[in-house]
Amino acid sequence: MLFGRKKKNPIKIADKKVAEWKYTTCGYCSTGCSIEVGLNDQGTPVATRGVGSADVNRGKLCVKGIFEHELFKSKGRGNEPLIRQHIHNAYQKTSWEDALNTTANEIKRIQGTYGRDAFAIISTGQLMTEEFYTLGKLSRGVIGTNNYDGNTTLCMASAVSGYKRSFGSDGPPGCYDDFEHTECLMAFGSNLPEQHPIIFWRLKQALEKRSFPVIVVDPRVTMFSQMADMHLAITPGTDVVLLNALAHVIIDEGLADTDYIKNHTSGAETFEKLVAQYDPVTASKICGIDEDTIRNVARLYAKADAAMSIWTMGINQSTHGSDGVVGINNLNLITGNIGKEGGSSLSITGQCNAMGTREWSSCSGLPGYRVLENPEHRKEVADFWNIDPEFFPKQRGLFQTDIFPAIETGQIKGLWLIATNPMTSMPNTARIRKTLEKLEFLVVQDSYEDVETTQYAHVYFPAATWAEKEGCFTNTERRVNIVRKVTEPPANAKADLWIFNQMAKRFEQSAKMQFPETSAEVFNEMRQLSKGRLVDISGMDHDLIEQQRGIQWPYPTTQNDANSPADNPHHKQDKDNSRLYTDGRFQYADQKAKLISLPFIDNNEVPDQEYPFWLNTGRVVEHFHSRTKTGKIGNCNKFSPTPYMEINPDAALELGIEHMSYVRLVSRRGDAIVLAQLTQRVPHNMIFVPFHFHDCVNRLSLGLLDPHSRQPAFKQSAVRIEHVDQQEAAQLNVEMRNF
Ligand SMILES: Nc1nc2c(c(=O)[nH]1)N[C@H]1C(S)=C(S)[C@@H](COP(=O)(O)OP(=O)(O)OC[C@H]3O[C@@H](n4cnc5c(=O)[nH]c(N)nc54)[C@H](O)[C@@H]3O)O[C@H]1N2
Ligand SMILES: Nc1nc2c(c(=O)[nH]1)N[C@H]1C(S)=C(S)[C@@H](COP(=O)(O)OP(=O)(O)OC[C@H]3O[C@@H](n4cnc5c(=O)[nH]c(N)nc54)[C@H](O)[C@@H]3O)O[C@H]1N2
Ligand code: SF4
Ligand SMILES: [Mo]
Repeated sequence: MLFGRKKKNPIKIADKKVAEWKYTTCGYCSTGCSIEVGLNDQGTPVATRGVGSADVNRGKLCVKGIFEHELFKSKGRGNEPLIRQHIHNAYQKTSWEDALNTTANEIKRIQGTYGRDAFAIISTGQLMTEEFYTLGKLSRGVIGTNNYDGNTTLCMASAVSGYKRSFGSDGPPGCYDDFEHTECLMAFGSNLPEQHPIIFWRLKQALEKRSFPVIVVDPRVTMFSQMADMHLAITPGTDVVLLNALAHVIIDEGLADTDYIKNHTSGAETFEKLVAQYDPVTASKICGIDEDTIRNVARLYAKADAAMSIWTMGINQSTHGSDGVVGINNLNLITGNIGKEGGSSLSITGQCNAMGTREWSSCSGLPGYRVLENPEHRKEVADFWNIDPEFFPKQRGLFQTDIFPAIETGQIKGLWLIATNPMTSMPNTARIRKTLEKLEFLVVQDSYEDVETTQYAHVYFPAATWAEKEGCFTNTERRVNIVRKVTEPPANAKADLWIFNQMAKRFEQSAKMQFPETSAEVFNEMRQLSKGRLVDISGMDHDLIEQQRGIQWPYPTTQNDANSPADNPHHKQDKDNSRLYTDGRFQYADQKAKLISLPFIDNNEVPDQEYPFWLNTGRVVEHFHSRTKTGKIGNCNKFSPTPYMEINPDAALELGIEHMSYVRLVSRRGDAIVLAQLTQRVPHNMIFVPFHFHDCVNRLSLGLLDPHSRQPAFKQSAVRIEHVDQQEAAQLNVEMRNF
């Protein structure tokens, strides 16, 4: 063996001739890895590396982060503003002046003709927090539409809603360090190794030091479930039933933390009555997990000194998404596992700044987790912005998923889409196409000109992306980290902050208001507005954030002894702010968390004779969402270049489907062509399709909405499989590829 090794050539890593490394934060997922981008002596970004001193990733990066510098020169970027009279005409290049004036005039015309709320704004989880805050000020304080929301309704809305219902406020209470202390970890509908590879690496590190049971609840045999101690292959959409049954066993067997329930929760009596109905035998028939396993897991979880749950889209994207989150919170409340080391309900967030938008964008309310329904909150923010509180609506408007139907019915006539691509990411895209075509005016603001939604717009704003501008992201564990500007945006593309500020100038209402130009100045505004709130960031500033490689909130001013936090290089946190609710006091008036009863009503589209397969959808490690970025990066795209489905080999045999042959998937909404990949990862009655490809799985999906969060059930609908002509399908597939 040794002999053989000696003969091998050592691996050589090409010298990229980096002259300077610049600090920034990854712009893909919500893990929040600190990155350095290497520039050569011409100032061209040529390399990326992880930052060793950053607590989150400790020098590591995943496949997306490692090649992130290639984004700057990727094809399809928008260089100039574009304009056209009608969506069937060709676009013409135009000046920013013209593009902004036309848009402002159209907003005014639509609002003047049909009312203020007839113009809607849909934002994202992928801008900087300072940009979100400014967009919120523009939408709520200047333009004044109540139909302003974000793509986070497709993503985190159920987590937000569930936290609010259980604890009285949004805000994930745990952190990655909890892996180091937990004695039992349950993961619901999360494929951590592929979707949050570095959080997964943190978990693996903890497991190498100390063993504790890992239980993965997922209908698929994911990479995560393959390394777990137990895999619970749940029937899609029934996690609430499993959670009620776990609570049933814990209470029935006297394993609950009765002191915690008494001192820190309300609603126990009704809750106990409800879960009494979910004995493991009855539950197992609905959720597909056998009764012994339910009992075993309940005992493991309740007897552990510290137990934690994490979850992602398998819970959130369901008609019971919000209930699923509340069910997880219930489980942790009855076992006393909130706000303690290794004991937590930790929602793993999605986009790089899904948290920042929740905290500061005003999408569902007002900045700093304030709500429109509270007159004091309206007054505080109105005074701060120097506007009349009466300008604000007294109730939040439509959710993102309700804005499209409101276009269909003519209630909304104009739309501004910012960093989101609904033509690929929304369920039932045929319906979305029709709604977009119905708009009197659509403006798309995206870093990529070739994003599908631009085909339906009248005006296109080319935006800078990621480290072409400066500002903060908040990650899954409430850690605020900074993206420093590494390079200039292409041609005439502009930072989103600049675009919002320019738009504000075009409305009279903004004359008495402040719209600071730099993101550091905007951050200072947010600091002031955050004082005394749960999301207190008043002790941070951009420089301190970089010095510390990210800081978790809450982080009040009292934690600083210097005027400008970064002035003090020896600055240390004097209070551990890694976890929320450590004192068991919650954000409800009585300071108690709520135990909420969750009766289960099965309302999904389920497989039947005509459409015999569950359609499950999600992601792969190499791609990010609608592939505007990763589709053009060779080292990401080449590993997953084609739309495909996972199908169980037995099911494939019965239907005569060969491995790597093309098939047509058909649902009640539409059809799509995919390659068949035969794998035991999915059960006999399920197929799984990644949602990254345009004109693919979201032509099929139904997306029934959760009643609380309005988040679509992307992961549950029904399809059948048909044979197709292989050559025709192959041709179609080649046309769809980027590489
Ligand atoms: N590589 C990569 N990483 C990403 C992203 C990306 O696009 N690419 N996107 C980021 C974003 S925005 C998000 S939101 C996260 C998403 O991260 P994840 O939620 O981890 O990813 P998904 O693949 O969407 O879904 C996770 C799992 O939910 C399971 N599931 C389906 N139905 C059910 C059910 O009824 N119950 C349970 N318990 N599980 C179910 C699916 O089988 C799937 O394995 O990833 C983030 N990270
Ligand atoms: N079937 C199915 N569908 C799903 C899901 C699923 O699991 N299954 N998951 C859902 C989830 S969790 C999510 S989060 C959504 C994501 O859905 P989208 O938000 O629609 O997807 P992205 O491709 O991330 O779109 C972001 C856009 O912003 C642009 N962009 C990037 N950076 C910037 C910037 O700095 N400024 C501007 N102006 N633009 C920028 C990108 O080019 C891209 O076009 O998809 C949802 N859709
Ligand atoms: S784990 Fe997420 S944040 Fe870290 S490098 Fe990968 S995509 Fe970026
Ligand atoms: Mo997401």
